Amino acid sequence: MAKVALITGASSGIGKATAEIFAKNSIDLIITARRLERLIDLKDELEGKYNIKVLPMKLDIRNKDEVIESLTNLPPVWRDVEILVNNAGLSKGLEKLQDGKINNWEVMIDTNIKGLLYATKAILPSMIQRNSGTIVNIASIAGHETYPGGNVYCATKAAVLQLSKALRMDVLGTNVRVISIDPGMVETEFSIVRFDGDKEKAKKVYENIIPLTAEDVAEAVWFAVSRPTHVTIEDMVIMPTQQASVLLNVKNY
Ligand code: NDP
Ligand code: 8X3
Repeated sequence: MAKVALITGASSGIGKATAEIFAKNSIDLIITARRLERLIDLKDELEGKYNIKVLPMKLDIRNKDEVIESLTNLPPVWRDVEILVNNAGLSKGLEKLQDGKINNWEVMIDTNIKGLLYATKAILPSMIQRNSGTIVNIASIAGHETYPGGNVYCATKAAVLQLSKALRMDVLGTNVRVISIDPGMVETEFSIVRFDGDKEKAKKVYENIIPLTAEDVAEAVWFAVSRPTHVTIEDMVIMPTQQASVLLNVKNY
């Protein structure tokens, strides 16, 4: 039987690219996000190209009851999730803390930290019971370093790094692996979301620099996941060659 992976935030960017590379490697997929129509298109595309099954699921990762209910009651053939990719995440705004919008802070905390916790809480017990499984948390270089206006977003990603470390301790003695993948600048819809749909402003972030692509990150995810089960890539920082820290890149050097 094929392995099952569950990817949160698979309607775009890194999550979508990870779905594609997993599909190429014969992994059946549960793909979740709020934009169901995009997930259905992705299901059709991947099932057309690869000999796998895809279950699209509309899920707002911030909704505790919905996440726990739907992910603890998966249809029987989908229940043994072997790989969980906690990818759904976003930044909203780039204001100094004193000028920040409280609602934006809440959206980031609810999505990037609490959503990741809800999905993990729903899936992890069955991994422990089967003594097998891999959790991949998509953190960020912004969890290691910070930048002006990055305040709450960076704090959420630092929390993801700490949760990955803590979870590794909590599952010690089982064969469950916890992996953190921490990218620098990746050109996805990330900046469009950060700037509330302003595509021109978002495009400028990646002008005159060669950023990572979602596929670059997906390949890193696949490399880490496909190591033998006694090997855990704990934390992989993956940066564009033209970016040397969260604050320093070829544009501002
Ligand atoms: P995208 O905006 O392209 O993708 C984000 C994904 O998250 C979408 O599929 C979106 O789906 C999903 N998502 C957002 N909010 C929710 C929600 N409430 N419920 C369910 N799904 C949600 O950005 P990226 O691919 O770049 O981002 C993926 C992850 O990578 C994030 O955690 C981000 O923080 C991280 N990251 C990104 C970097 C970058 O430079 N792009 C660098 C480092 C880390 P939908 O809107 O359909 O719900
Ligand atoms: C996204 C990378 O530098 O925009 O996590 O915060 S950055």
